[in-house]
Amino acid sequence: MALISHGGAGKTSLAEALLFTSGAINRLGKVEAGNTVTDFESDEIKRQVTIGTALAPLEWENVKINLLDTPGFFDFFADVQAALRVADSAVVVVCGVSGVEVGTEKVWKCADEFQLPRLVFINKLNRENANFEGTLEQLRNHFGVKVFPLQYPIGKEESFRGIVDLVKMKALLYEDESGLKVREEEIPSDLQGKAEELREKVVEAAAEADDNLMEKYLEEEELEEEEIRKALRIGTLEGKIVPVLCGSATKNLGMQPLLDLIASALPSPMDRPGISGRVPGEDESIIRTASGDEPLSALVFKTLADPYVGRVNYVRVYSGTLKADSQIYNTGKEKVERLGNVFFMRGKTQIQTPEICPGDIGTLVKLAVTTTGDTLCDKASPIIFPPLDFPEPVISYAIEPKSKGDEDKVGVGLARFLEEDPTFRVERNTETKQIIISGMGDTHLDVVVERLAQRYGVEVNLNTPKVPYKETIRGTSKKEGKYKKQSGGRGQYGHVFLELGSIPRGEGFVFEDKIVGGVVPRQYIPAVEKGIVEAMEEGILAGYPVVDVRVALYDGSFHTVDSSEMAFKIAAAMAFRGAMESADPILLEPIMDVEIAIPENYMGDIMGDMNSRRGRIQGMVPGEGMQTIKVQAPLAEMFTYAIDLRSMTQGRGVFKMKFSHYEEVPFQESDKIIAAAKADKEEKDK
Ligand SMILES: Nc1nc2c(ncn2[C@@H]2O[C@H](COP(=O)(O)OP(=O)(O)OP(=O)(O)O)[C@@H](O)[C@H]2O)c(=O)[nH]1
Ligand SMILES: [Mg+2]
Repeated sequence: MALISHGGAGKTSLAEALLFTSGAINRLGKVEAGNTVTDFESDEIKRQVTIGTALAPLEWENVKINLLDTPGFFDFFADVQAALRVADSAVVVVCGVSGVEVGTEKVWKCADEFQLPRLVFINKLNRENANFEGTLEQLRNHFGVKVFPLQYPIGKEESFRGIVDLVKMKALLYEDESGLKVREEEIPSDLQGKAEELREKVVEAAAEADDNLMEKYLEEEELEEEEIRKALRIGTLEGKIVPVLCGSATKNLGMQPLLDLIASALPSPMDRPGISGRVPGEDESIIRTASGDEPLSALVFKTLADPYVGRVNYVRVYSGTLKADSQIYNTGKEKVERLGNVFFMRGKTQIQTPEICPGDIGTLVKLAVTTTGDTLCDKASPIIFPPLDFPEPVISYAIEPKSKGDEDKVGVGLARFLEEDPTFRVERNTETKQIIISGMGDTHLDVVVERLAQRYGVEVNLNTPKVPYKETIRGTSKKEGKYKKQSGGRGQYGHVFLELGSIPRGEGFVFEDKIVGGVVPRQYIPAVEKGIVEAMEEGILAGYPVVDVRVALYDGSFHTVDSSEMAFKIAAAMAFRGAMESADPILLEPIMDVEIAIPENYMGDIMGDMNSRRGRIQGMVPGEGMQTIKVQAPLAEMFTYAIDLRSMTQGRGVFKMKFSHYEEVPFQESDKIIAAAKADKEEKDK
């Protein structure tokens, strides 16, 4: 069961409280104290936010429940997606003060995509300004009337002390600070009316969920508590009902009824429809169900690349039983992996187990090739599950070590992060010679920087990447290049005439040999071409590579003794630079295809902003409440777009971007770029 919410609604605290109440741990940790089970990474403790999904099993009423404590921060949303992919259900945590937030909508949508039965927990009812009914109303406005309460809080804010159970029609009161002792009482008289009113809705919903109850309900017979519970379970499993419970995670208040409901109303792996996969190499798809009789199949949904422990893979077993010290087949990578020990994980604590049963989740260590998204199975009955679908990174920085010589350490660290984080990318830009790292937001990449320091002992800087500009010409020109040295010993002599012209964008470079009568001897012509190619690596405007030119060698002369390949190369480079200068040189910049998806009401802002980024709108595709705008915009204006779009749309907008083509830089911009390149060069030459 995945705990999902907007950032900070209390998932980690709730996981802690559930573990404590179930007896899985004997001390209630606090996020502020950095001693919770599921926020165990040192940067999670430092930031007091969850960065990666953690696993925490507990047992309640003979049911094993695997809690998946997911991050709420948008940069780490890929972990939420992966957790929901392997979860059978979700508890949506909503802060009773902030109510429904953007992140609530986001996780709800994601849980819809995986068709997960769920319930809502309204948390922080002990806090000032907590508002149960207001939050409930927001939930129903956003997600519909199927969202309705099974509880009502007793006492407000500081004096929040118990819960009315609307199925049992009893009050649950907490006796002490521990939250472990609950006393069942009659509903306080001032809440009696309210409770009856809400109870009516519960009964109605139960009747609607279970056809057998409907008749009884219509005949106005009283429904038994057990009947109601059964009906609520049916409705919840079918997604027709989303029950709402409430409490306070940090006060450990409301955990027993929440655990009861998770254990009784949310699905076990056996209640879920089977998972569909493909037989490798065939079109046929097969369904596996959570049965020990079926062949083994499992999906890796998370990989930790720990510098000390090595690689830890989190797997969800879908069918069959995964046994320690056995062999397992990685279908996608076509490799047999040897399993050593097999574990359950409670946060960072490994609990050794001989096997992982169908439906259960555990970890495998020291596998050779396996990482996130891989299907593991019995080689005799191979199957491959659809890969996990991760978003593409949206923001990039150039990374460089603070001290020269640390490049290798950075490389080693980044390679490890690539193993564990499917939304992280590293790329060497051959043109700007920078190492570019990309991720889901500034915080994501800040975490990378922190982890490099902490795990690999290397400090780095992040800078805005250089734009890979290029240079070309618009006109034509002819120039002579002569390299002559005749002082003592053997001299140097190379002499060429070049003609430059432009060719269509993207065609690169064309060399034409128009020499007649051997004025430049055959054997020197490749050297001439080489001289030009080398000169093209650094254009004359700002030192960027030159592209899309045609160069004709049409005349020249030689010296029988002094001419050499070297001399012709130098002469050709001199002629090329001279010719470029008088052929109307210009700068080119990369233009990106950008697709932005936003709720309609942000259209005006986004279009205006795109204007100021020199973007050109290419088209619009209306969708359900969302508009997709297609734009072409220069890369130079897009480096911080992820952050700006998030703040313009409170995180509701998303975008994708890919390279389209090169285009001329407008002259106001190009003057600035040329001036900056000059200053840069002077600085270097000092
Ligand atoms: N007053 C009060 N504070 C709470 C309660 N539950 C959580 N908090 C506080 O809210 C803050 C966020 O709690 P977390 O448990 O880290 O929330 P989270 O949803 O795991 O946060 P992310 O993982 O960053 O999305 C912490 O300061 C908690 O102490 C509660 O019931 N009452
Ligand atoms: Mg958390």
